[in-house]
Order: sequence, then structure tokens, then C-alpha cells
Amino acid sequence: MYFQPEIETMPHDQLEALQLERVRETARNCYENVEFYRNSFDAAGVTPDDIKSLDDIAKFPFVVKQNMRDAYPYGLFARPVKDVARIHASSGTTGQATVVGHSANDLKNWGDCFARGIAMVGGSAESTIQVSYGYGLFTGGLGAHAGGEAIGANVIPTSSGNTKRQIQMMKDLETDILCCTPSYALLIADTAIEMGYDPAKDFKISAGIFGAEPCSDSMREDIATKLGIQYCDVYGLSEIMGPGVAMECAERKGLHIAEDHFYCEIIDPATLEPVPVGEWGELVITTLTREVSPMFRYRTRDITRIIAEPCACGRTHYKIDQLRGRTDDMLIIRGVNVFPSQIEQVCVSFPEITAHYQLHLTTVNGMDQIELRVETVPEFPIDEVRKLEDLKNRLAAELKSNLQVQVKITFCEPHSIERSEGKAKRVFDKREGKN
Ligand code: DLL
Repeated sequence: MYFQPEIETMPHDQLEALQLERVRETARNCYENVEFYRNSFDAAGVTPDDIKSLDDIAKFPFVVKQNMRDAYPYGLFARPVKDVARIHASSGTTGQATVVGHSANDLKNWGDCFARGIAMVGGSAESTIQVSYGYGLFTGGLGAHAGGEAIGANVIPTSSGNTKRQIQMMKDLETDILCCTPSYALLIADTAIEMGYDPAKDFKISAGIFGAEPCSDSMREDIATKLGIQYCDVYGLSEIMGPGVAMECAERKGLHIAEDHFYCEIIDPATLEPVPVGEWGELVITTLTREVSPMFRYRTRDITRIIAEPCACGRTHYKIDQLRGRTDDMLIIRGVNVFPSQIEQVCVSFPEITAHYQLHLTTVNGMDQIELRVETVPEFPIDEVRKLEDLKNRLAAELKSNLQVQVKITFCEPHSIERSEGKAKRVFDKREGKN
């Protein structure tokens, strides 16, 4: 049930004492070995010795993605390259790539963090785990792989893509646990159904560990029902480690943070002040054990809240709530704040359409226009004009009342919207002055 019971169920006051000790070590690692931190701590007038309690962390400056870009490639490393065991990097599609280094110890800890999640879904050394996250510089594939190896499971490194072959392997090799993005899980489920299988009955699979992108509650339900599995949400980011920073137990009421490796704060992104426990805001993470790429107060841009209530699963580590999106996901349309996840919530409440959608933003006569392209389900009579008009009106009314903006709707034929084997791209912002 637990992978590391003595750590996962440690009384929280003991955990906090451990965190305090490790925060100090991380601050020292940063200050002594990374010029950027030495300068930024000095500029803020703080030193590692100022940390007497966990609250003192709030006196320290933040790190943001731009600092990593500026330090590219090795400027934030606290160890010489000869001590680095592996590199991961972000794609750099939205700017200069960022590079993160891992020592052998860092990799061991990463495997352990992910293995805790495997245990949360009932996995063990007996399990067969299919890793359908991409392998490479992206942390999904190798992170889940390390978790499977740490628990001693049989790991199938299919990586993403070649969906029919994935499904065949899932059936023939009797996969118990599937790891991939939620959008790929849905594609795998739908493709298996099209191939004539009922994955919930015909496959042995009992759980899925899905993350790397937001996923609405209804889409989770859809995936869990189609595959007949326990859905485990996994959170992580390459800057901090990769998948396994926090993982969802069977209670499904939040993701347990690996608090012996990460200290999490929630701040108000406008004032940058910490908010009280339980309130929503931006997640800020300090790594506690990372040797090569320690992060001190990294602003993730992810929006969540801390759940400190005891969990029925017996784990004492605090949780983060399912992510609400990112501060930089927010679209401002004619002055109104819109999150793509709000649109997804509305879409999935209509049985006539699928969860596959795209948002296209353009400028028309100097005004923002948002167009939702969405597929009807195959059973829907897309050629019957009256039925289609009626659906369009109901959907438009629901979107307007939820978002306070007018959304143009375009229905697409089933299967015409490109499916994702990794993170789905849903927003195409072609407005004047953007991109
Ligand atoms: O996506 C690491 C990962 C791989 C996590 C596999 C989970 C599973 P990056 O490519 O650096 O790393 O992207 C990190 O993805 O800041 C979030 O905005 C988003 N994200 C990650 N997990 C979740 C999740 C990986 N469970 C960025 N729910 C993060 C919603 C998520 N968004």
C-alpha cells in the first residue's frame, strides 16, 4: 500500500523538522555553489543562517523561469558537470530552452517519489507498467520508468505514439498500470474501442497514472470509465524534477506532495505574499534534496491550494488540489479573464460533443474573437441543420453564461481534430500583437 511507509506516514511535526533541516542545507548548497543565488540572497540581505523556522523562507527572493533561461546552460548548477548523471531540458518553444541536471542521488529520489504513486494505485513488484509518456528530454517517460524500476515492476517502455501497437501490447503483455498524458489516455481508450475491444473488460489494466497537463473532472471520469481503472493524477515539472512531485491517492481528494523532498508554498501572484493554508494561489516550490539543480522558491505559475486535513489513506504528507491551470494560461478576451479549463468543463457537459476541442483566437475589426472548434460525437446527425442549430444555440448560451464572453462555435466532423500523443495543444492565439 505504501512504498516508503516510515516516510509517507511520518507525523507532520517530524516531517516539518526534517524539512527545516533540509531547507537550510538547500540554502547552503545554493549560496555556496551557485553565483546567481549568492547574488540574489545578498541583494535581499539574507543568508542561509537566517532560516530559523520554515516561515523564514518567505524572506528569500523567488526564482522564475527567466532566471533559468538567463543562466543557460549550466549557470544554476550547484555541481560540476562531471558529477551530473543526466540532463533534462524544456523544449524552448516559448523561449530559450532551460536545462536541469540530475546527480545519481537525484535520480534515485525521483524514482522513489514516482514509486510512491505506483503504490497508491495498488502497484507493486508484481505489476506490469506501460510507460506511454514520451522518452527523451521531456521528463515524463524516464520519470515514470524510474518509478517502475524503483518498485521492482516489469516496465514496458513503449514511449508515446503508434497507438494501435500500444493497445496490442497492453492486451498481450497484460499491462496493469498505464502511464501517459490524459489526452493520450483518452486516445488510447477510444482507439481500443474502435478496434472492437472493451478495455474495461477485455484488458487487465487496473490503474492509470496521468499528468503533465490539465484535465477536467468529466474527462477524468470518461477515461476512468472507458478503461475501467483507478485514475491517479501526477504532478511535476522539469525545473523541479519531473513527474512525482505530488501524486493522487485512492481517496481522490488531492495529490500528496513528496514533502520530504519539496517544500511548497502558495502565494498571491499579484502581491507575491504567502496566502493562508487552504487558499488558492500560485504554487512556489523549494527543493529539499536536489544536489545538481537545487531550486529555492521557484514560482511554478501553477494554480492550486494546499490541503492540510488528514487523509483517510494514512499518508501524512499535505496535498495540493488538482491544478486549476496556470497564471499564464489565462486568456484575456475583450477584458474578460477566461481559462481554457472553463470551456472544457462546459464542453464535456454536452453529450452531443466530444472532449476534443481547439480554441482559435483572432482579431476581427480590432476586437478579440474566440472560436471554439469542437467535434460532434459520431452518433450525432451533423447533417440535420435544425438539430445542429439547436445544439449550437444551447452551447453558446451555456458558454456565455459561464464565461461572460460570446464564443463563436464551429462544429467539426468526428475525428477531424488532431489527437495528441503527448500534451494536447488547445489554444491557437493568432490575435494581432500576439506571437
Ligand atoms: O509535464 C512533467 C510531468 C510529466 C508531469 C509526466 C506529470 C506527468 P514540464 O513539461 O516541465 O513537465 O511541464 C510542467 O505541466 O508546470 C504544469 O503547468 C503542467 N502539469 C504537470 N502536471 C500536471 C497535472 C512535466 N497533473 C507543467 N495537472 C507544470 C495539470 C500539470 N497540469
